[in-house]
Amino acid sequence: MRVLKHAILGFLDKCQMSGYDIMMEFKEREIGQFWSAKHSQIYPELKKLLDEGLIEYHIEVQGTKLEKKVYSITEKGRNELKIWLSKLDEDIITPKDDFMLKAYFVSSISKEEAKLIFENRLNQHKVKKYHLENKFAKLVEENSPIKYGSENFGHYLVLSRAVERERTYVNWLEESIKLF
Ligand code: FER
Repeated sequence: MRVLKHAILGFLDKCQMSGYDIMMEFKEREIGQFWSAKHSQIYPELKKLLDEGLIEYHIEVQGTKLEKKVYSITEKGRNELKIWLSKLDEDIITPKDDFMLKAYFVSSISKEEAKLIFENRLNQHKVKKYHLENKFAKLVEENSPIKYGSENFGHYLVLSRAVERERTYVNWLEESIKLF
């Protein structure tokens, strides 16, 4: 489905960016928290998008020698992004979670060992939940009232889902541990 293609189009629909800027979005910024892309995938994808006429670039000169390509979305690219965003999903795929596989086979280890891996998992998810809740609270505080069209509306949707997922996960782990 070439998801990276659409992620890049999504970024460039907001503002023009260099390859480095795009890489940093995946590495350090919000999207990198839930969706990763390898450095090595980004430049070939930009090349493909250029060949397809979905993006274009101009050269910006930095200092005396340094030049960088700054990419922007074309009308064709914006159209492609809209088609992808509006397309109804045909089926839902459960994301792979290795821990679910371990849970399924858990009876092959002792109760004590099982409890240990569950407690370890619980601690990890409590930390994650804590960070997500803090980030979410800050986002709500800074963007209130949040509504369609707010600058951070999409970020709000993704983050609220992550918080909810971690709450449920922590609850499931706690309930499971009671059974060991
Ligand atoms: C964020 C946006 C989304 C973020 C995390 C997420 C920590 C999602 C995380 C997840 O689904 O696990 O700004 O910051």
